Amino acid sequence: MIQKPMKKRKPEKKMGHKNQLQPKKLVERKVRPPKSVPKVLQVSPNAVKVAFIGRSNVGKSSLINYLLGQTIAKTSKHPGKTREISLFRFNEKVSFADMPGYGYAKVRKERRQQWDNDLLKFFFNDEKLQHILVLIDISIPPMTIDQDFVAWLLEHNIPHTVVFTKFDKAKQKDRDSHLNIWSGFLKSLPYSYDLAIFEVSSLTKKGGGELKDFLGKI
Ligand SMILES: Nc1nc2c(ncn2[C@@H]2O[C@H](COP(=O)(O)OP(=O)(O)O)[C@@H](O)[C@H]2O)c(=O)[nH]1
Ligand SMILES: [Mg+2]
Repeated sequence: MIQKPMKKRKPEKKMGHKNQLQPKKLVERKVRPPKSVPKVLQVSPNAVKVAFIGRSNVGKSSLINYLLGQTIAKTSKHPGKTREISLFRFNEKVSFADMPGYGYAKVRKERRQQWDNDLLKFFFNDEKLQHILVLIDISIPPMTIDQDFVAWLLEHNIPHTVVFTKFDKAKQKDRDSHLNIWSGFLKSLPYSYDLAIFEVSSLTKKGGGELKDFLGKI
């Protein structure tokens, strides 16, 4: 039998008085400054809110990013992703509220009801809410749910503006036809003032300047 060679024992450290009494060395830790909150999330408490509302996937988050010049609001190819309200700083006086989308067919009905209730609460309980931007996808034929929503805002005297999104996406012929139907519909509503209407594309960066000027004056 081959015997393993015995391990040599390490010689025991002598416990001199030096080892016993010596205080532990203090390890200096670098204190990191707290991560600073990006300016765009520093919403002034006095700022009024402009809410971006529209069907899921209409381009709310993309438009916010375009207007703010940075990718901060989460965008998604999968409708129904934004479930909560996110606030972003536009300037000292105005903040943007990225709202949950309404009317996405695949979302269960109870949940939609819940969102509608949340939206209603937001409209009527938040005194900072000053203006709604209703986003409408102009690349698809007008949808009743969007028309109902605009009519509902007018009925409830909620200040709003219409923003047609995805201007790049449709062929001009289709876009003109959709715009025509919308124009007829909006004219049929009993507005006592000129409704402001904007046309934008977050993809090709069109129309943002005009919208920013308008929002700067709110
Ligand atoms: N072609 C085109 N696509 C857009 C435009 N704006 C948004 N999208 C796309 O539409 C999808 C939904 O956009 P998102 O901003 O997340 O919509 P939200 O659900 O309303 O917030 C994403 O795939 C975007 O890239 C646009 O102006 N033109
Ligand atoms: Mg979104």
